[in-house]
Order: sequence, then structure tokens, then C-alpha cells
Amino acid sequence: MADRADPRVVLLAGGVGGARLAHGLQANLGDRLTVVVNTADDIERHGLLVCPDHDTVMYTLAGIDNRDWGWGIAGETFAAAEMMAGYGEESWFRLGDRDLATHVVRTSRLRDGMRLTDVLLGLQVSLGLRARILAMTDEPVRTEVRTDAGWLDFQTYFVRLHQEPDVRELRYRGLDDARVTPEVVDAFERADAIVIGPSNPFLSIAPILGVRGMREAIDAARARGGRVLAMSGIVGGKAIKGPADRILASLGHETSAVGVARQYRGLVETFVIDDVDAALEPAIRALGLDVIVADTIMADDAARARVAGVLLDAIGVLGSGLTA
Ligand code: FO1
Repeated sequence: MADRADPRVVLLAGGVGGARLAHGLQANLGDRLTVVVNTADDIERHGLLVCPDHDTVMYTLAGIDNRDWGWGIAGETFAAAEMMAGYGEESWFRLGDRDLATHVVRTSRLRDGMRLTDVLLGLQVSLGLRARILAMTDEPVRTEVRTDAGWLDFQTYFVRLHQEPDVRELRYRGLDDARVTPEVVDAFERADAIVIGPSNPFLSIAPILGVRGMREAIDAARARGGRVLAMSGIVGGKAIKGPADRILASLGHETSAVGVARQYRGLVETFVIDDVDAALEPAIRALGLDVIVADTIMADDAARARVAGVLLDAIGVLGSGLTA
């Protein structure tokens, strides 16, 4: 049942930007927040499954995230990584000791036959999360980027090559066989609002929207009066973090909040942009979107809760259309 003061929200998120908004929303909503996270950045390292976007959101919601790096665990040590490098193992993708525990336990439970969704929820419960983070699908999906040097797996591009190559094309290996999970469908069915976080539209959000059944679930939520909003991760023509601005440019899109808004046209009805981009409001309204202009920079916990509050006010004012 809709509770305008305290709606159920589903957030679609990738890495750092999505994690910060999730943290602010969890502060407001607790267990009425569900995050559907991108798993196409996942990677096998040393025989272990690493889920960077999930783990970034999980550590952030648990309050143990490394604030300086935007990934990994605060106060992390790297004794195991140094020992593995000593054995001649590749070390460009740095795995801390506590982070390794996550990958060991996750991989072990997957090998025991548990579904990815259930493995991830189990880790979250152990870390005391109030919100839930759902894998976008239980099937493996892997983002690959085509550069002038050919196709690269995502983490090789993102970490090993420090996002230097220009991205000419993207593909998401395995996406055609990926289906939404019952948990994701249930979360959308109960949602008063769906928020697309300020994550990279191509690297983080596109894989989520590409999972079979995801757009239908969002359309069904809207048909029931649920609200669908998105927040721009591009502020003043720049990505807050990560390569979104450069990828927008190299894929031929406008590197601005308008360029991002175009990616969500027809899917969302309200688009949130930063004060810095207030002059872009008419251009975004011309796309048929309502626009909210606010300070969207989430530099600390108070800012995270404040930005989440802007979204919840919009949802509350917009109402969910469902009967009280
Ligand atoms: N990012 C880096 O720039 N360097 C790393 O060595 C690195 C290791 C790493 C290990 C686990 C993990 O969950 C994330 C890690 N990341 C690292 C960040 C990761 O590449 C990005 O957070 C996402 O894939 C992009 O959203």
C-alpha cells in the first residue's frame, strides 16, 4: 500500500554514485529501499567471483566503505595480495584481505549451488544492512568495451588501463540469456517509485535495463501509478566519478545532463539535475521530462541524506497514484 511519507523505493545503481544515493535513501527508508545492482562489471580473479558494483553498494550501506577510493573496505590491508604477487599472480586488480573474505565466501556458496541473489542477500544480512541489494539477474553478464586496440573486458579497461582508451562500442556478453529474478519482479510490483541512480548510463544502467523482463517490470510499476525518476551523474558536463563523460562523447552523445536525459526518454518522467545545470532545464523539458533542479553533490553523509530527501519529496509530492 502506498505510504506517501514513507514510500517503497527501488533504486537501479552501479558503482560509486549509485552507492552514495543508496546510502542516503537507506538513511530515510531503511528496509523500504531495494537496490537492483549492475553485475556486468563482475570479474573472476584468482578463481573467485568479484562483484564490484554490488560490493561497493554493500560496503557503503554497511558503513565500512573506503571513502577515499569509492570501492573496497576502509582500513583495508593487502597482506594476501602481496603474497599472491610473490607467487607471480597478477596484482593490477587489488584485492584487500577483508574484501577477499567476501569473494571466498561468495564463491564457496555459489559452488554449493546457491543462487547469486541468495548469496548476496546472505552477505548483506551478515553486515547488518537494512536495505536489500538484488542482483539484476542470476545469470552471468559481462560488459566489454571496443577500443582502437580491440575488445577489452570491463575491468581491464577500467582498472588496468585506467579508462584511457576511447570507447567506440559496448556489448554485454550473456545479456540475451539473462532474465529478471522473482525477487526483482516482486520489488517492482511493491514499488511506489523507481529511481535510476546517478550511475553511468552505458556501463551501469544499460546492462540492468537490458535484462529480459526489466523494462516490462518498470512499465508495469508505472501503469500502477508508480513514479519513475532518474538523476544525472553528469554535472557541468563532467562525471562526478568515472568515465561517463568521456564515454558519452566517444559514443557520439552530448556530454551533459541533456545527453543523459536522452538515454532515459520514454522510461522516466522526472529527471533530477544539479543546480550547476539549471540552464539545461528547458532543453530537458523539451524532451517531455519533468525536471527537478537541486544540489546533487553527495560529498558526505548529510549530503547523501539531503539528496535522497529531494527525491523522496518529489515522490511524495508526485504521489504514487495508488490509493492510500
Ligand atoms: N578500482 C581500481 O581503480 N583499482 C583496483 O585495483 C580496484 C580493485 C577492486 C577490487 C574489488 C572491487 O569490488 C572493486 C575494485 N575496484 C578497483 C573498483 C572497480 O573497478 C569499480 O568500482 C567498478 O567496477 C566500476 O563501477
